[in-house]
Formats: sequence, C-alpha cells, structure tokens
Amino acid sequence: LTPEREANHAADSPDRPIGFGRIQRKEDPRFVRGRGNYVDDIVLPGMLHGAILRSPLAHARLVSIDTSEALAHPKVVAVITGKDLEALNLAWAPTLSADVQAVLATDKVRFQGQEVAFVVAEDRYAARDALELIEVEYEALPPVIDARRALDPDAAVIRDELPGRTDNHIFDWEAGDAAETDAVFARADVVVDQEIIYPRVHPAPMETCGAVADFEPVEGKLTLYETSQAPHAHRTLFAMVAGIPEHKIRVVSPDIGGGFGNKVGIYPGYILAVVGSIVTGRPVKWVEDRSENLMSTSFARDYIMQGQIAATADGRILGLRTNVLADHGAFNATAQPTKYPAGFFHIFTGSYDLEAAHCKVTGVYTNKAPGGVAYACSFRVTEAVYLVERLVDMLAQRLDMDPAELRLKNFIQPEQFPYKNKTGWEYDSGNYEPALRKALDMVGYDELRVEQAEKRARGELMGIGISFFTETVGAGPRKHMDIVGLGMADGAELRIHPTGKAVVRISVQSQGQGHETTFAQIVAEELGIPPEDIDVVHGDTDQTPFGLGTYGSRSTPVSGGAVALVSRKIRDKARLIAAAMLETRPEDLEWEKGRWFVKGDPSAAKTMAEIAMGAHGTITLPDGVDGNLDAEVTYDPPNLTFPFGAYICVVDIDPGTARVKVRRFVAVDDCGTRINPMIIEGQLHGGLADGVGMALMEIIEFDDEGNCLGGSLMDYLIPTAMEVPTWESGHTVTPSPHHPIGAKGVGESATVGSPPAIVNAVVDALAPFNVAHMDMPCTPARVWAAMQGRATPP
Ligand code: PCD
Repeated sequence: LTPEREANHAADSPDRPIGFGRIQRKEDPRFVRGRGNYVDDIVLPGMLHGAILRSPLAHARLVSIDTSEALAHPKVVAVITGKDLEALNLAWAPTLSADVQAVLATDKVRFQGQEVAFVVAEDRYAARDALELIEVEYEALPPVIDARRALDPDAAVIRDELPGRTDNHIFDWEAGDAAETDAVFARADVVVDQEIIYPRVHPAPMETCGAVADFEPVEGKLTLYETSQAPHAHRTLFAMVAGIPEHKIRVVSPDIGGGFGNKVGIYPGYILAVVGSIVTGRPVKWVEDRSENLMSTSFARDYIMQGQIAATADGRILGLRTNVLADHGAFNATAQPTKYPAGFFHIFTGSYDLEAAHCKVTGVYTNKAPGGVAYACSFRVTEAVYLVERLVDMLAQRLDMDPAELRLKNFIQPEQFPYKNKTGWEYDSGNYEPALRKALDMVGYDELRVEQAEKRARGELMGIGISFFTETVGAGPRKHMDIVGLGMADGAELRIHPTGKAVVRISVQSQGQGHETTFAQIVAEELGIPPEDIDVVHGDTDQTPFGLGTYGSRSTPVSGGAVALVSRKIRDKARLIAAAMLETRPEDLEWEKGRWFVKGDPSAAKTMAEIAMGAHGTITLPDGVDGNLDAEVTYDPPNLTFPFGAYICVVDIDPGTARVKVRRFVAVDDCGTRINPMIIEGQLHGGLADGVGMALMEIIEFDDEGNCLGGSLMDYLIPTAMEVPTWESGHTVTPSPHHPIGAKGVGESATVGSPPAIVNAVVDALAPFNVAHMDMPCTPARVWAAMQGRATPP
C-alpha cells in the first residue's frame, strides 16, 4: 500500500475503502451489544451438564473409585470412569504428537488436575456437588517435577503403561550442522554461554474451554459445539477416534473468546461431553472453570536452553548453538507439524547472517499438565527469538558494543533474500535495517542513552532494551507440513448472489482477530464489492470448506491467499460473462476495481452486480461457463511467510522496591501488505501486553510434590492496563513475494518479539550491578535478588 493510498483509507475518511484500509470491524456491533454467541451461551432442549473430577496428586496409582453415592444424588444422570471408557476403547485418545493421553485415568494419575471421573447431572451445580461424593483411593508415587531430573536413572517412570518404557525420554531432535558449528566456535574470539529459561506459561484466554455435545441416536449424527481453533481438523479426528462417520459429525465453533493456541488441541472434556451425550441420549454441556483451564489445558514454553553465541572481537557473529531440555508434561500432546517435534524452534538463527548453527532439543515427560502449545507463537518461534535476542544482547555487553550497532552489523542484507538460513529455512523477503532505524528514531535512541547515563550517575535505574525478530508463520506448504497426516492447506468458497452481494466461506476460525472484516476486505480489494456487502462464514464444518484452522498466524498467509485466489477466479469468470453481455470478446475488456469495461470505451461496462445478475439471468453464456458467479479453491502455500520487527523498550526500576515499570515501548512491524492497519495495531497491542505479562509476571510453577502454584488468577498474574504503557507503533512494508496479495501473518509478532526487548531492558537497567542475565518473569523479588548478586529465587 502506498502512503497516499493508506492516507485515503484513514479512519476519519468519509469514503470507506473498498478493499484494504482502516475500517471498523464488522463483527463488533454484535460483541459490543452483548449479542455474541459463545459455547456457554448455547442451550439445547433437555441439555445436561458435565463436571470433571480431577486428581489432587501429581503421581499416584489409582486403587479404587466408588461412584455409588454420586450416582444416588437425585439430579445425577450418569457417572463415567476410566473403566467405563476402557470398555468403549475410549480411555486413551491419540494426541497431536503421536502419543496417547488418558481421557479418564485408568491405572495412574500423572499430573495434578488430571481427569479421573465425569459426572453428568441436570444442572451445573448438581454436577459439581456430586464430584465430592465420589470416593477415590490413591497410592502416592514419587513425582518427577524438575525436568533436569527426569532422565536420572532413579527417576520414577511416568509412562510405565507404554510397553517397554524404562525412562521419561520422549525424543531427541536436531537441526543444523554440529561439526561445522563446532569448527566456527573453535576459531571465534568471543563465546558467550548462558542457560536461558523460558518458563512454563499459559495462554489464559478470556473464555475458558468448553463443549456442548448433541448426539442424535436415530440419525446417528453428532453436533459438537466447541471452543476450537480448528473445527475441520477436530471433526476428522473425532471421526477417526470415536468411529462416528465423518459425514455424521458437525463441529461448530461459534464466537470464541480468545484462543492463543489454548483451543488447538482436543481435551478430555470435549470427548467426555460426547460420551456423556451418547450414554444419556441428551445434549451435554461441559465448560471448565478458570482453575481447570490453568491447571489442565495446554501450557506453553517450558524450555531450558543452554545457548552459545560465537563472534569475532569486532562483533561479527559467526555461529549459534543450543541444547534444549523441553518439559512436555505427562503426555506428549504438543501441537506441531509432524516433522518438527520442536516446532519451528530452528528459526533460532533469527535475523542474522551466520556461518553455522546447530540446535538439539530433548523432550522429556514430567508429572505436569500436558500441552506445549504454541501460545501466540508459530510453533516455538517465541522460544527461538527469545534465545537469540538474549544472546545477542549478552554478546553486545561482553564486547562493550551498542546492542543496536551489533544487530545492524550482522543483519541479513536485503539483496540476500530469499535467504537460506543454516537450519533449513528459506526466508521469503526482508529489509531489516530500515525497520530498526525507524524504531531507533521513533524512540529517540541517542537521547535516551544520554538520559540513561545521567540517571546512572545519580543512582537511578533506567534500561533500554532492543529486540529484532524474524518469524516463520503460515504453515504449510502441505508437502512439508501436516498435523496427524492432514496437509496444511486451506479452502475458500465464494458466491456472488444475483444482486451482487457475496458470501465467502473460509476454513479458518476467528477467535477475535477480526476475520469477518479482513477476509471481506480481501474480496473487496479484488472485486470492488464493498466489505459490508460480503458475509464471511466460518467456524461451522457444515458450512465451510475443509482446512486446518487458525493458529501460527496462518490465516492470512494461507486462507488469505485462498480468498484472494478464489476472488480472482470469479473475476476471470466475470470477464467471460461481461463479454457475452457486452457482445464483445473477453480480450477486449479491461478491469477496473468493480467492473469490466471495453478498452477505449469506459462507458461500455458491466459492474460486478450487473455481471452477477447476468450470470443468473437469461443471456446465452459462453461454452463451459456455468450459470452462476461462484468459485472455490484450496490454497497450498509455496512457503511460509517471514514477518519481522524491531522493538525497543524503556524501563525504570525502583531501586527501593525493585519493581519494573515499562515506561515506553516502540514496535515497528513489517507484515508485508497490510489489509487493515487498525486491526493490525489491535493485534500488536494485545501481543505486547502478553509480552509484558511473560517478561514480568506470568509463570506456572510447581512445588516439589507437583502442586500447581499457578492455578488461579490470584497466583497467575496477567497484565492489565495498569502494567502496560501507551504503545507506540510504526511499520515498514516488505511484501511477501509468493503470497497472492503480498501479506504476511502478524497475529503473534508482538508476543514473540516483546519479551526479549523487556528483559534486555531490565538487564540493561541492572548493568551497575554487573547482571549479565536474568530469567523471566522479572518480578520484584527476582530483580531484588539480582541487585544483591544472589541467585534467582522462585
Ligand atoms: N492482518 C492484516 N494484514 C496482515 C496480516 C494480518 O490485516 N498483513 C489481520 C488478519 O486479517 C487478521 C489478523 O490481522 O484479522 C491476524 O492475522 P494473522 O496474522 O493471519 O493471524 P490469524 O491466523 O488470523 O490469527 C491467529 C493468531 C494467533 S496464532 C494467536 S495465538 C493470537 C492472534 O491470532 N490469538 C488471538 N491474535 C488474536 N487476537 C485475538 N483477538 N484473539 C486471539 O485468540 Mo496461536 O498459534 O493460536 O498460539
């Protein structure tokens, strides 16, 4: 988008853009008037309510379960245990990572909060009350909590139900060239070596997870309303696991109150709602509460990374290597494309042109909740960016070089794109220096350094932190990427009704990103139909084409491509119909947004609405042209897209309380062609707040017995307006060369890019105390300890 065109599209412009630009979200009237329709809003005739009994212990053998008292409760309709599921062959369900997970425990419980029994009752309160009437006898086993001890020879074997299992090892995976990297390290002048922990955090969406299952026994049809980021993939998996034929399953994800990766997987609760409905013959609703969400659904991160960076004395980065210990909890339920057990972590070479790199990741089981989901992160990009951006900052400190200078010196140069990095990625496009320079200008970097020097002299603690990130978002292509065998492509169907209004059906599912607006804008840009005349249908497998869903910022890169291409298909067809209507040859027509006209005679034209009516009317259509203006495509992207950004954070630390205050935050993002700048800014603001949360407040910790210490919002602190500054955002535009409209994903950029900027700022502020690194979250207690030169307390 040229600056002129963007100015045209300004929010206060009287002409709403027909296409890309800053328009208000079409879905918002529904939300601001309380007319949203979330899973918990769904009420079906005769509906029952389910509640889950969860394990209080992290590791214990199940001795016995007595459900008789619960069953005697007047409002209880059914109580389901692992034994019952075993009889149906449903006690264990496959995970997204070729492991199995207990739906209800049969032999042992393996984390605190694990599902043990399911009560179905006339109302939610009765279901909850009856949980207390279930008698469970456990025999406690020693828990494995510290991932570092998981492979000790005397560690308890968590997954002893798996044949031949004698340890807690899940996988080893590596990328890059170890020997080449060792050689590069051997000739480096400087090597920085640091253990860097990305702690366990949780996506904590505003709406928790839930489902309403409605199994109709006569037709044998299951309608499942659920909080899902991938309704089509869920339907296929339900068909494969529950043995219900796929055409008899309808999955509906209505409005979703935030996903952030938390709603990618299939949780035991969803399966239990289905079983409950089959068993009782009535619809069953199950909606978890906040603690259940924090304690049992997918966590994120939990990577212990030993990272090393090698450079010359004058600051040329030569190589990177890392050894990662990945804590996957009790079941390997991480959501990643099959080929990549550590997701896209091997993008950890970041934005720098290096000579060699190598990473190795070891996954282990522990007695903690399963998951390892890509929370606002394209499959572990967050961990990768945090690692390299901390190491680069440490290197700058070691070399006594300015961290901006060091980055500028090592960036991949514009002419090197498409750039093949040392671990196998091909970055589509990039132009890093202008983005960083813009951020430095916006923040007033030089003046800030002067201010900092003055403050330091007075004993005040001020820090400036930079991070520069490159992401890899928009999975497929399908030949390289699948999840449980399903290739990562997406479909789109577009129909132009006779009066020229349109409906576009997409396979991805919005959880708040504004797809009903931006996907209409893509059609509008391509066809000249106003966005308000285009209905975007999503989240219902009966209504939409197959596709893999919304996560990893893939909707715009993949489904956005599908929608642009299906629009172009319609435009081509419209040309044939317009030619017939104008009694001329298609070659003689020229396109102008919204109409085809005769070359040299702009008044001889047919608008899209006229063409749509023509298509459904009585004129004789050319051979091979159907009497409609409809089309469909499935888009398999040729590559991922590689958005990038430069973030600068300014913090002040109170020397008395060690409290970190984020004073300023400048974010310059480049996501290629910008569909809706207002929505992009909203995406960034949310992601930046996430970053403040992870950097300063959020952690899911466990005590030695495996008790979850982050199971409520009293303990798991998420940021509010009080903790975040007024965001200052800017952008550059480097289109993706392979994407139909040049757009890259942006939804997760800020969550990925912001934590290192904040931690770099905190460490920079603590320079007078010779602090080289500190682990997140930088809580007052931890910062205080760092100032005293003590080890990080919990
Ligand atoms: N865009 C534009 N332009 C461009 C790009 C983009 O405009 N260039 C826009 C679109 O269209 C959308 C949005 O923006 O609307 C976003 O996008 P993307 O990037 O494509 O993304 P998606 O796919 O759509 O989404 C997803 C993401 C993710 S992934 C996450 S986490 C988060 C984000 O998104 N989440 C969420 N953001 C959000 N928001 C909200 N509101 N909510 C939510 O939930 Mo994952 O993986 O799941 O972890």
